[in-house]
Amino acid sequence: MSADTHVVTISRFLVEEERRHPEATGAFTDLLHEIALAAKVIGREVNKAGLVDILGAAGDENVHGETVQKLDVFANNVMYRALDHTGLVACMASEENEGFIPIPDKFPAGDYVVIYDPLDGSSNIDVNVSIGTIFSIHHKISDGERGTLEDCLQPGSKQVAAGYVLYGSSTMLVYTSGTGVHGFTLDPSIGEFLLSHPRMEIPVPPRKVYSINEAYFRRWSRGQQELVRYMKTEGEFGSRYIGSFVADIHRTLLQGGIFMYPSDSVNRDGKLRLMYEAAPMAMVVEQAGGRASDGRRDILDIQPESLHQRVPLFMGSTEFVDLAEEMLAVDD
Ligand code: P6P
Repeated sequence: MSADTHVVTISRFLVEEERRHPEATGAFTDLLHEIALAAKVIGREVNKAGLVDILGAAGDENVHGETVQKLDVFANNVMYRALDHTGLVACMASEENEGFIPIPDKFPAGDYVVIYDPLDGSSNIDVNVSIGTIFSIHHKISDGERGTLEDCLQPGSKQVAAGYVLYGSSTMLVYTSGTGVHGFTLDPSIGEFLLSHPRMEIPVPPRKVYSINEAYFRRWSRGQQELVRYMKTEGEFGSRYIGSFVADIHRTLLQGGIFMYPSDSVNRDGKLRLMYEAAPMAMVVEQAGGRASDGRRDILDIQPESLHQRVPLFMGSTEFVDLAEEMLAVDD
């Protein structure tokens, strides 16, 4: 049997997953298909970013006389246009949009709410560091036919699904719908996402790696300083920090360790956003056997108050997140 017959496309995987849920209407399958299509379109532009001198920088006109968009603006438009007309979505929210995003009246609305960071880490594009798209999917809970802000402000524990796309040496789409974490790698020669990482689980025992920007050491609480000092000495941890959230979390999923973006004396709530960074990644990490905390409580238990609220973040191997919470308790 040729190797190709073992190929499982994301389409086949989604259909097989749908068959396991008799109540499924196929809407979730269609939604993930649209997100996968958006990922391919965004990935194509991200991979061209290195040619900006040829294709023109943001604000310039390209050879077709079109104004070159900043990649995060481009990615935001691609995500929106992939979903707005489908009849699958009640409303959306994006890191790039101040308010929630209603579905235009000319299109039917559906049951799902999609909240996304269209291109996280876009400041890394110029130095060719991997960046990503993060998405969070909820069911609409409001009574009206079309979505409202209330539908967006749900705790992470209510997510139907969550995932990310990593634009790196290859383009990967990783998602969970509550029954494990599944990774797909884009084969550009056929334009298909192929199942490459079935049932991703954080390794046990995990690699002893901590991931944090130590330039902020002076701003940290005493507990945070003590925690990192321990990891660097008796704890015998290694250190890895890419400075691109999706890439740092992807490595943590594959190898184990802990990613930390704590609060500090300048950023009282840390830097990362709850709705479209911490909460979706927390669902993925927990489904892979890890933990995600704000230093005191599970990320998934936090009731959001606003779309763009920030949250301190400790995410990765359970034993290391537990250790962080223990050592941060001195700050209480
Ligand atoms: P710092 C990238 O700019 C980003 O939003 C995340 O992707 C990343 O984890 C974080 O900021 C890095 O922040 O302060 O270490 O540069």
